[in-house]
Amino acid sequence: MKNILITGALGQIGSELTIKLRKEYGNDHVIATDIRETDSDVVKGGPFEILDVTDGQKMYDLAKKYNADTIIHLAALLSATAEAKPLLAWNLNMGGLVNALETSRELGCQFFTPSSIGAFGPTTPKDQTPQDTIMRPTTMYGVNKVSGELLSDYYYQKFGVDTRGLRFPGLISYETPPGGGTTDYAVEIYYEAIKNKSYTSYIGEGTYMDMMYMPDALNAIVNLLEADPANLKHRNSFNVSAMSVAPETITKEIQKHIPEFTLSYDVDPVRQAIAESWPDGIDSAAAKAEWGFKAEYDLAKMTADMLEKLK
Ligand code: VAH
Repeated sequence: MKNILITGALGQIGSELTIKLRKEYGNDHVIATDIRETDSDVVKGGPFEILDVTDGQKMYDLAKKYNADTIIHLAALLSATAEAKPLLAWNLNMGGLVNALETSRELGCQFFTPSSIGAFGPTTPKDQTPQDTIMRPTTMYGVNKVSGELLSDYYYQKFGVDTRGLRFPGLISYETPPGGGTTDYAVEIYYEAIKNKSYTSYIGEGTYMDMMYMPDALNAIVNLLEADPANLKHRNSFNVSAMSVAPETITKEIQKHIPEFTLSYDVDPVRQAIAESWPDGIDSAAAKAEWGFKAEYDLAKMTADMLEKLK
């Protein structure tokens, strides 16, 4: 990777991935783009361009202008927003993806986009969800993600584009809060623990979902993109997870640091239904075997770091 163009660079993943890649590859080699501009380090620390990913010509022009050899396509609507605005989600998530794949094909770029545990559905085995299994998601976000996996594999098989992807679990971070996701509760709970020593969860007790701390997610992206293609039996997309948690298990870990922290519930039926259609815990064996995936943070280590950083 020498010249990397990132879409959605101001989002939860993009805002940290841009900084990390600029440190590793040089500020001028990482072109951050997003639909809006802010005064953040992402905008001030290196090349930044306004880009609406549904504008394929502009995406092509920017990739050409900066001589991009890698496209990391992150711009998308997350699960809860997609469920509220399904047609907008289809047009943005799939239109943006096709533009990024076409630009990669025309300019010979390596390509990465995240999939999600949201690509699985209620008929998928819930525990130790295999890499290759039934995928009948019942959300628009899941339809977008499973379609995106198939399309990315098609661009690899048909056009030889070096496409790679990860099925991310809920991502937990303290730099840029996620927006419009179902797993956002697992980020909010840490902010509220510091601010109010209490949190009301919109996800119900006993609802397990896969999660991962952002440093592990960023390392997984770089390690997958730098992996020897000869070892890849899969491409779009690899199961990766660090832990399977529920609101009460995060609470118990927080209480080791803030004993007076309390959790209550006010379940949001829409996001609860989305969460219940997803696996409880996925199997990351293929990622470990094919490119050495390894998560450094478990619930205890992540909780200690989140609370320390948010203080
Ligand atoms: C969401 N954070 O909640 C995203 C993610 C697995 C969840 O895809 O929609």
